[in-house]
Amino acid sequence: SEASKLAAFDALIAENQRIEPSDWMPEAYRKTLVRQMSQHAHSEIIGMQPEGNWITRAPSLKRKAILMAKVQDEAGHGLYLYSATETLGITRDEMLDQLHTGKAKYSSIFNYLAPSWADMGSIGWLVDGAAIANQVPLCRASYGPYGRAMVRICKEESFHQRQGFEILLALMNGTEAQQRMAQESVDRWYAPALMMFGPPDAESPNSQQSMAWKIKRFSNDDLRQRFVDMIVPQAEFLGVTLPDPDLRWNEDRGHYDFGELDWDEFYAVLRGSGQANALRLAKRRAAHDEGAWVREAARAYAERAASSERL
Ligand code: FAQ
Repeated sequence: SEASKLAAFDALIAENQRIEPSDWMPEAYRKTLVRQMSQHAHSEIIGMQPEGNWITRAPSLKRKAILMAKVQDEAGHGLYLYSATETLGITRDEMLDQLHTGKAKYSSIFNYLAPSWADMGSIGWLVDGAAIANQVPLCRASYGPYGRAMVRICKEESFHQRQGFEILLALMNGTEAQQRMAQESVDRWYAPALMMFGPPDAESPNSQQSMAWKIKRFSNDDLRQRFVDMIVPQAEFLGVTLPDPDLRWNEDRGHYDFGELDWDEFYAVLRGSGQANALRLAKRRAAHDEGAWVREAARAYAERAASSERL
């Protein structure tokens, strides 16, 4: 019966066991996972654009090779996550359709422009840094295919973060103009990176249920705090200033205090009025249309292979 299936599911969650694709699961659990995992996949694919734009302008052969490898990793993460999401009974076409029609979200962070080379440093250091802080706990997500996907993805993200940090370090050891370029970029990416963790806990409609299901292991605000505590000493090492006058160590809490973020800006970006929303979606749709012949060829090949097998 439905009640005994639910009891078995609840017991698996309570015992920190994994839910697998063939297991019974509540419809709301499935829907939440499809939402979060597909949006995560979309973020990886849309997230290729700001850095992809810089591949032809990387300042050296070495920087270009590293940047290409990173953008390829992001494509891999996206495909890996789409496959994991398909185990929940939604097709790749349906997910892409949701992205292209604006029905599905992707991370707010990719609606900001990346006009300088130093932004490749800030994206690696701050954006991948925030991604790691958010994703390491997701390695223990209750849904098996998601948690397992996260293990490999986190390993690659930590390489991504180090390469971004190293770009900024090289600039901070460079000329005054290069130091200014690095600082100016950190000034733009700091607050949007903190917003990647989602709205404050009190305004996060999904958190409570997702934590009860052990999809999310920590709240948005807890992970944001963890991230701030992590980057302050890194910023000191780099010699960059984090653009927040309220940022200071709080002895009693054992954490850094930081200023209120501009949540109006966050919601405006979610509604589509960020610097690059229109640009990102237009490029994604064009890439999809230009790839139609590849999908057709793959389908024709699969049909031919299937019919020759029958012969
Ligand atoms: N952007 O109730 P909550 C990367 C939405 S890392 C846009 O708190 P939830 C690597 C949220 O979807 C980035 N929308 O929601 C990379 C919900 O709307 P919905 C991707 C956001 O799910 C680096 C509403 O607000 N990482 O790509 C954002 O419990 C460099 C209410 O929010 C992931 O996706 C936001 N920042 O918690 C690639 C991690 N925050 O869906 C290239 C997995 C919230 O009901 C270059 N996801 N919203 O319409 C998660 O951990 C969670 O989904 C959260 C949000 C924490 C993002």
